[in-house]
Amino acid sequence: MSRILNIGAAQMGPIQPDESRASAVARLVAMMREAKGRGCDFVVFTELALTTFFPRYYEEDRAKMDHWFEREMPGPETRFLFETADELNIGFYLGYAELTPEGRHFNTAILVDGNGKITGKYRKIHLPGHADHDESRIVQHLEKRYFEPGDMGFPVYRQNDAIMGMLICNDRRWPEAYRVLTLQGADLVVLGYNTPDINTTGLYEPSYLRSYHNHLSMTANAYMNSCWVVGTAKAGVEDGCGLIGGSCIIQPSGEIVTQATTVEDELITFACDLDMAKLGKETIFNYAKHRRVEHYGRITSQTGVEIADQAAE
Ligand code: ING
Repeated sequence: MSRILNIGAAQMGPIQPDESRASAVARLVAMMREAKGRGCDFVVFTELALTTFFPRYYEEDRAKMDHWFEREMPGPETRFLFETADELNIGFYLGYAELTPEGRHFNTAILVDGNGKITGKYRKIHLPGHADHDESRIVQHLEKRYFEPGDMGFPVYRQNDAIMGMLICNDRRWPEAYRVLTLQGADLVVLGYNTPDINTTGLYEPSYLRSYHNHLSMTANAYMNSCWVVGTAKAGVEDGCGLIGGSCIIQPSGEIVTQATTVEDELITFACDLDMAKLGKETIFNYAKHRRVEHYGRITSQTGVEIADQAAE
């Protein structure tokens, strides 16, 4: 019998800097209710789904940015979302900025089950951008200033009949991330993203490439790892800064089965047959039969240039 998981990707439109968490949570709850009404068992929200993308702002005193972070999850302003999940018996992925009791800062995502209980956590490993103010940039991208790299590796969780892994935004551009998850059996990878619609370094990049690379990163890795991929955007113009949309649900063949067409709050849904992952996992991407790590040669953390130079010696 096929394992059908009815999934919703709940794309968010912009969250302006002065929008309250209560307002953002109300928008998430509305899409959760819409997802339930459309038969969903699980809904994927986005990265930093409770606030504006605050790493675009430079603050000398990092402590002054702590108000963008959640000290507890659920907390007073987010409990409503968890209570609604319990009421509707629907699970979800939620991205947010985490401030731990020890004072550590992470770009975090959690899995929550249909009883409103947290069943899994992931902390973003690939932090793009920079740590200090970069005056050459059109817009700052200070994730390296405000977050530590994740310290949990890439865990997988059995939930809603799936083996589910989480990524966050820039992680989706790194093939290793999907491979580590699918080496653990993942047949579903869920992620949120906040992606500027221009190259904020000021280097020229045709803007259409932003959307092309977004889908390329996820579709190629869905195929090469034979897994479903759900990518959910925070989209639209936040404080004058554009973010791409393009939220989508991708089947293990690498084909997009549904995608968002706006840059607003928009729910897309699909009845995902998780067993579609079996074809690739049992044939072309059967790691046990065909993957030959022992023949890959020296794998080090060095960059290719260092290795090539050494080879030339
Ligand atoms: N945002 C962007 C992302 O990886 C980025 C940053 C965009 C890096 C385009 C490289 C190219 O989608 C986050 N939040 O990671």
